[in-house]
Amino acid sequence: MALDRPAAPNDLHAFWMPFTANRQFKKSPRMFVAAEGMHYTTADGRKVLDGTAGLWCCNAGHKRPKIVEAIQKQAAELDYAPAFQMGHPRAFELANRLVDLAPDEMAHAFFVNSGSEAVDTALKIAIAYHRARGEGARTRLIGRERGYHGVGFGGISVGGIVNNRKVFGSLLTGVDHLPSTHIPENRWTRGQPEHGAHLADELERIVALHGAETIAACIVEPVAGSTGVLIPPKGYLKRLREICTRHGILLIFDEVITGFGRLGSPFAAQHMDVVPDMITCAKGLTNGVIPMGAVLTTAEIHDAFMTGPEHLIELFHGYTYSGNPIACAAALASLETYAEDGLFQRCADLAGYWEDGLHSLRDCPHVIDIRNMGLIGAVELEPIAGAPTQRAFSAFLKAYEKGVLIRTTGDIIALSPPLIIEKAQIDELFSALREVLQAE
Ligand code: PXG
Repeated sequence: MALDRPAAPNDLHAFWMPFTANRQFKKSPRMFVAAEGMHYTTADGRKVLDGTAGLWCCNAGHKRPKIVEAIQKQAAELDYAPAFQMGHPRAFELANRLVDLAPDEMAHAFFVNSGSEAVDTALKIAIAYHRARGEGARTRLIGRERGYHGVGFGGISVGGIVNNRKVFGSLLTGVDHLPSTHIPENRWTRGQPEHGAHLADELERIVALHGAETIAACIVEPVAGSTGVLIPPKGYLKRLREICTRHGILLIFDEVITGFGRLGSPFAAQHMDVVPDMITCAKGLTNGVIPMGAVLTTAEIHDAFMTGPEHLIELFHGYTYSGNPIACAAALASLETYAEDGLFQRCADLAGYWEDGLHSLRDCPHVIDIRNMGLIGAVELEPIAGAPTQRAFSAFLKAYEKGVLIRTTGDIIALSPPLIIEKAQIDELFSALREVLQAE
């Protein structure tokens, strides 16, 4: 393919790359210069099959014409409008579309620019909501071990990944964690595991310890993605919902990964038939194309703020780019693309084939567990003694050389392809992975 830009920039020094081994990368860079459909194109002109939808975000695949066109048109029409005390039609249209797509109880959308901002926004809304109702002592936040909620101070405080927390000081105070749902009895489970619903009862222990009247919210990922695809045990989320309801604690589902069809329904809340009080989303909202996120809330939460004199600002929170017109246009076009292609249903239809292909890797060397749900999969490898993460990272590099993009976290390979993936491409992905693992 003809590329009208240099194949590789000649100086990689200035860019401090996020969540990357910078020195290693810069010695041996891996650059994408184009993308279309299910494939990236590398700087040296190779096609790479996208097994990860970018970073779990390009659910409709790449370079989708409707989205490209919507962005171009919007940029030419209204590039930016002030986000505070001014509006533009697309933000309202998008909010309506989003609450239509979400569980019935979700009635309002607050726009942000990333998953991290969505999480911090939801946590702030939770605390402010209780205060607005005269329960100002409810400030405590409950997260979960091995949870990932982005990288804001709120998100890392409720998150449960030691490397994301330990060098950043004292974090938020008044945070407690549920135990992870990842237990050894559930190894090799296809879909949701049988054991572990009782782990939700740990919230009762935390309530007994602190008093429900001090707890604002509990935030969990319906399926924990970043920490290696941890699937909720059957009944776990329902039990968490019941306990939260019993104690007046808001339940927040962080659907940054599970939103927009990854499990075969618009949101995991629908797939699991559990209604949270707030949903955070991002990534697939714009098919990954423009940064954007949202917090969806019930009418009850929103309405608690709508008191006092009408000329006063109700919530002292928001971002310069909240509901940015171009992001809204990208999101509207993404939702249309998902609907036109029937991608959520497509995910549901492909999930069984995906599961079979994934679990066929069970006999590969060093594989110690396989997990899946919707179009999400994880292959956990036995760490090399004394060199954790190395085995999976080496698999990542070999897969890339073979023309397949995977993600790794620790010694876990995580897969989350665009929902447009074809069965033949699922076969291609797993057969490349099989070759890689057999060489490990
Ligand atoms: N919540 C969840 C559940 C996430 O998965 C965030 C919040 C933060 O989103 P932003 O947009 O601020 O990055 C995430 C992000 C991976 C990977 O490879 C996962 C994420 C981001 C980058 C890589 O697992 N999740």
